[in-house]
Amino acid sequence: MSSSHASPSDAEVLFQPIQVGDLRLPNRVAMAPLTRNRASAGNVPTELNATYYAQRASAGLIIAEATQISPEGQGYIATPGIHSPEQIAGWKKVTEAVHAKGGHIVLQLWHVGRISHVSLQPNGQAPVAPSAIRADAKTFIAEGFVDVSAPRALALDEIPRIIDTYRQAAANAREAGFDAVEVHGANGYLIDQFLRDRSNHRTDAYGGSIENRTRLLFEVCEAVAREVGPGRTGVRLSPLTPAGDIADSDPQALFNRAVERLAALGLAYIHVIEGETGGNRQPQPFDYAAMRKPFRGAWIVNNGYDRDMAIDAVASGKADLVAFGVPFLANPDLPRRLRENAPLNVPDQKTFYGGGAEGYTDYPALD
Ligand code: 8OZ
Repeated sequence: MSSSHASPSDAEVLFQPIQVGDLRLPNRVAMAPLTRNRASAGNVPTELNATYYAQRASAGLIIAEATQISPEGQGYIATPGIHSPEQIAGWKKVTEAVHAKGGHIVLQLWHVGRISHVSLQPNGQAPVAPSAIRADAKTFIAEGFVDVSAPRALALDEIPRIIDTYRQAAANAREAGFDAVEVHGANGYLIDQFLRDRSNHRTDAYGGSIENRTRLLFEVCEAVAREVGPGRTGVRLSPLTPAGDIADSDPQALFNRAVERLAALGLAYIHVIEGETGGNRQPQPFDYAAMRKPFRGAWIVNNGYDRDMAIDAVASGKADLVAFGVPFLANPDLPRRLRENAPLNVPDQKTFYGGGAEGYTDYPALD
């Protein structure tokens, strides 16, 4: 990392290649994972999804949308999976299209835990969670926007099955041609539910102390890293997000220890959402540098970054890469636009979730 500070107008700092685990990436502009609800029947990725990702292949790294590791891990309609042969074949079209354009693409491995609805669950069963505490949160199902269902608490002897499901999903992602995987430990989903003391009231080895609440995160990352290699494993965390009705009494201590444990695994990267996902970047004080300290891998930051903030984050050494969500959704050639300081297309909120090509593959590139 450069020790000198580049001028804020110098976007070239974002276009220096970087080694992230086993991957050699051409630039520091990542595409953040974005839920778009455009999978086909069986939650299978399509040719349209391949077009969308291939249009964005100039990203230093594409982190593909959150993808359920099992039927039970689904919480919203039309999100893709990585547990059936059809889904693996669908994702192969995506990775081939991205690779044909010289891009790099990671799959985000997702289990929603309690953020689900019985209509999306196998046999209409209750969603699973660390504890039987319903979230004050909504999801979207066939009938529209609804409250999430009451979950049941996972039994201790079910946890090895959950961990193995992540491992199998990582193996499936490798088979589908992904360059790496990202464990979704953020935004109030299953792993985050285990991390926080408001959603985790367990009294066994996975609840109570910080050591116990970080256990599932650690064991999932360990199993995934053993399957695909630590240099092809990343993880996403969101220490301050309230998403999914999540909260913790001491996020600084919790996430400092979480990263310290993950550091021992030699993971490729940690991807941090700073503040409230998609919102306030500083809802309360938090020392991200302290959280990062024990970690040797790449550090990816996200949440409301613009061009100047991204340049500053990389130039100062605060981050190795910056992940852009909404700006990448609306600008397939975002890296070029940042480099040239070109104007950005305006995102259309109405087409974020669900639908077809409109608001998905029809945002224009420059020229
Ligand atoms: C928006 C809508 C549904 C899910 C996340 C996977 O926040 C999501 C998500 C975002 O991580």
